[in-house]
Amino acid sequence: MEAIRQFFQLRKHFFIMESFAGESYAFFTNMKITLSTVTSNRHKINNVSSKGSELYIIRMNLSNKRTGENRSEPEPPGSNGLPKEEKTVKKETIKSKVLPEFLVDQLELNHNPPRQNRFCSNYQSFQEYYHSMETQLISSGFRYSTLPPSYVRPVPDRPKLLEVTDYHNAPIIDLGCGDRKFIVQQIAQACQQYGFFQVINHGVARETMEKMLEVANEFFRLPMEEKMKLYSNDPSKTTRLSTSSNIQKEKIHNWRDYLRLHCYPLDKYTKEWPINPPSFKEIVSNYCSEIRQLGLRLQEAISESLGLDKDYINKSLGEQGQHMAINYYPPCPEPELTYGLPAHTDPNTLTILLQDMQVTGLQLLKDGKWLAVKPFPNAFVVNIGDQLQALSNSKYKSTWHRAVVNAHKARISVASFLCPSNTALIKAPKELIEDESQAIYRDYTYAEYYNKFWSRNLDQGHCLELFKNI
Ligand SMILES: O=C(O)CCC(=O)C(=O)O
Repeated sequence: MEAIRQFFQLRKHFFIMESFAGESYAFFTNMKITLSTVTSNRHKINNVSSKGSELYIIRMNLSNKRTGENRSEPEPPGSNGLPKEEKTVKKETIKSKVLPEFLVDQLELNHNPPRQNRFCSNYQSFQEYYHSMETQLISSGFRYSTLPPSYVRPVPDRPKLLEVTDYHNAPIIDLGCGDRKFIVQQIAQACQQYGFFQVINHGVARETMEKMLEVANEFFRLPMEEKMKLYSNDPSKTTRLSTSSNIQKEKIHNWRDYLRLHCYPLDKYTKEWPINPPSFKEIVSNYCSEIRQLGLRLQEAISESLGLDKDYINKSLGEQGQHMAINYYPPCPEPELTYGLPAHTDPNTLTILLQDMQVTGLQLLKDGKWLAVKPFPNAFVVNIGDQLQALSNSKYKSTWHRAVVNAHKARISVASFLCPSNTALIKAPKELIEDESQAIYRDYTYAEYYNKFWSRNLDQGHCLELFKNI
């Protein structure tokens, strides 16, 4: 208790002890705070308002082994029933030097002004408030010591990381080898068997790739306030920063923040893009243009590999759109309990992924087993999306994949999605419908598919199933 007092006095903070949901909390802000009433007995807090920039919550683990306190008992005021020793202290938490006995959660408050002053008029509003904070960005730089409950998957739905093996046979296709026939052959094989392959000598400059990863990192290191200017949960927005995947639909969140950008035509969208870091627009525009060229070339090779004209796919998809998701997965306190992104297939045509070289996170499902796709120097990971599965009449697979998170390191990935134009009619050509039997999927427009995809949870099953001919 004395340690806490000293800490707050040192920082001229006001603090309040509170207890709910079987846990005790002390919370305080580092700025102005007005407190109208504190009932002496139970530390209830009324009319607390704060214009502070940060809210700190200290969660005290009351299941202290030495003292055996009961977590569910609210702490009386000024109690010395605080844990005398906390065995699960994580040394890396930012306040641990000052308060080694407690787990400290820091959540930033200032980025969403409408939420200020809702804070703590009673237990319930505090719980609501705490929950709403949890659905905000997780790229705050703060190291959580435990996984917030809304990210914890039920036991059967966890990643079972020990059962994952490395994807040793990952096809790595050298696009610069000069043997077109061989390239097309390799692509056909990879698309049939895995729906995934990696490419090297792909024509995108190494510097372009490096700068893209650097600026992505810089973006997620910006102050929360700056990032929150772009925050939105509305999937129809063409530039937005968000968290998890589809926060309005999902029940359990994912350990990811992401910046989603529409990228084609560039001059239509770049004006909406982040103005910070100052080099962002230039670097990302350049990256997008090079990736688009690569994507269109790959679609030509995929077209040939299906026995179609080189131009067939690019022509049938109309003026193709291009989107990007810059994914940031902060270090996660309990990676075995959650995902960065749960298993999903991509709703678009083709995805080109730039992976962080330092941290492995991408996994794909092959024959019922999850395989980890290790980053390969200067390579892109390419995967078939749902539209190529439909267009190829299921000859090529839009493979399930997922991203897992790392306990110690943040991971960045940059996914570029080529998408049919909204009005493009997705249908398999007759060359790919054997024996004049029915196509596997009914004809539909991409707009119809995309709306259906975003109206569901990411892990709600393969969206393409809903478009099958019966
Ligand atoms: O981060 C990754 O490796 C996977 C990203 C991904 O699947 C996506 O953005 O759809």
